[in-house]
Amino acid sequence: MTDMTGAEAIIGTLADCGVEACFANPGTSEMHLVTALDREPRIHSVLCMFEGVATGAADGYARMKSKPALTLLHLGPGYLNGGANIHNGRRAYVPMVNLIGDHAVSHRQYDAPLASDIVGLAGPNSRWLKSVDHVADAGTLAAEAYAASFGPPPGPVSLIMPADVAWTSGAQRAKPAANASLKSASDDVIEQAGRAITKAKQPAILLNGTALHPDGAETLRRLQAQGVRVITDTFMTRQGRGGGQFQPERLPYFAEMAVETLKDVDLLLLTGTKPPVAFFAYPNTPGAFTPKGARTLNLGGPDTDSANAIARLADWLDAPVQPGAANWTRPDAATGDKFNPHTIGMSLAHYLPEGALISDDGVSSGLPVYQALSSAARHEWLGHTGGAIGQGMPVAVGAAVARPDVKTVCLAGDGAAMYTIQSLWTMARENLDVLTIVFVNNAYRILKIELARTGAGNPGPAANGMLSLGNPEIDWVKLSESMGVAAENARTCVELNDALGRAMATRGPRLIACHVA
Ligand SMILES: Cc1ncc(C[n+]2csc(CCOP(=O)(O)OP(=O)(O)O)c2C)c(N)n1
Repeated sequence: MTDMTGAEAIIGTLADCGVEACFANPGTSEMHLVTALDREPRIHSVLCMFEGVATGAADGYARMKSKPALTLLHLGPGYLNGGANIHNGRRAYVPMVNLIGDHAVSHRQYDAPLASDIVGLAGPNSRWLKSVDHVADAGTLAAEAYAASFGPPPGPVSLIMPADVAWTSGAQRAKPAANASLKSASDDVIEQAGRAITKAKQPAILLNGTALHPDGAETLRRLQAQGVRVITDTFMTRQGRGGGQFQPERLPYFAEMAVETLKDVDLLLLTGTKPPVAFFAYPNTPGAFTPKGARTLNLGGPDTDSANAIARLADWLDAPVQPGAANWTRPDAATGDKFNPHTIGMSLAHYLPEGALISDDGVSSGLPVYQALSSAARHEWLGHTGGAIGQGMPVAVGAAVARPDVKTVCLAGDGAAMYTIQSLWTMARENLDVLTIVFVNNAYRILKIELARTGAGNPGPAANGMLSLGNPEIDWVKLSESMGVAAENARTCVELNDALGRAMATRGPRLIACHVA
């Protein structure tokens, strides 16, 4: 029998597989995992003061590294706290290994207070789930979990670790398994798509996934030059933008606008995504956006390497390489009297450093900033993939851990920021180079818009009370500073420009509360 405990075999095997970051919120049942992490210098452990921060950080990390981080979660309740951002990660199609500590196998019979049906809770949101009930399996299951997170499509996996298996000796590490790659579109489907494009009057391609990664934009420009409209999903996992790169259209969020955008399309190609549908159902608006009568052709969904599909399609069409826009110049910052998400985006476009990462949880303020940033220096946009707000700040934490060499900017609605505000504490503790911009409108503004659109009638005091945040007003500067993150308010373009100048000139976490209401 070996001296190695189950916990050591799990952690050592995961490090052998390539895990370098662990976003953790541990409890008593994870103590042996915590000390095993102490002895594994290849894994950087990052404490998050809420599991939703840990899981969102693992999502942001994986977006930048294309490999999973580990999360350490405390039984079923810890998993549930992390659940919304596991959902968002699943919708981003990123790999994530969730290590869930459980009661000792011998303790399960007692139905102790923290006991719950972890398999039942985690199963539906996991691409793979197993419990290490025998110490001899610890290494093997860790290697299996890591490999399973790559899918395809990649996604969150759950490895349940009972406390007694973690502390028992007799385990051994397992060799890393081969990680699956994304699928390649078949030659046949590329040829079908090419032929269909040559016959179509208004062909369009809707995409997400690797085709939007940095350096993919020029291939998209080749397709556009062949008369193919290039349109991204409304919410993208990771999009390289700015610096004069080709800028595809973005499918609008609101259903009637999305229908209008696609109405004349007679051939809709898809790659790295699914057929377009509305976020929600509304009375009198269609739920699916593919125009009636349009031919559709799927070059492969989120399990497929869309960059590869696009490049092969451009080659099949013999689409010439297009000259890129070489003469990019930095746009001016906004200076006028208007202070709103659009002018904030203009100022950010001026101050944004080359290579920055933008994590978007700006809700109704996100789109105007996205539009304004198309004229900014080269950057990457990390979109809100699963619709569960509270994603942006944790994703910024993970992205900044993965890419300490560049500035990360988080855009957060004031409502969204309050879901995972503890992210600030981790940003301060790890001295992450993250600038958080909070859009303080003291409201769930988007829901005020949606209330009218869903035909829910005129809001009375109770309804208004559920959509307004101003009473009591949050002091964002105090809140941020209490967690160690320097902060300031901005109420005008000039104030914001000064604040952005300071934030971009210094490395480390900062927050600017933009009062847009
Ligand atoms: C986990 C989760 N809970 C609730 C919602 C519903 N929801 C969508 S937007 C929103 C309010 C967003 O407010 P804020 O961040 O202030 O942005 P604004 O609407 O003001 O632009 C809420 C509560 C959600 N999308 N996800």
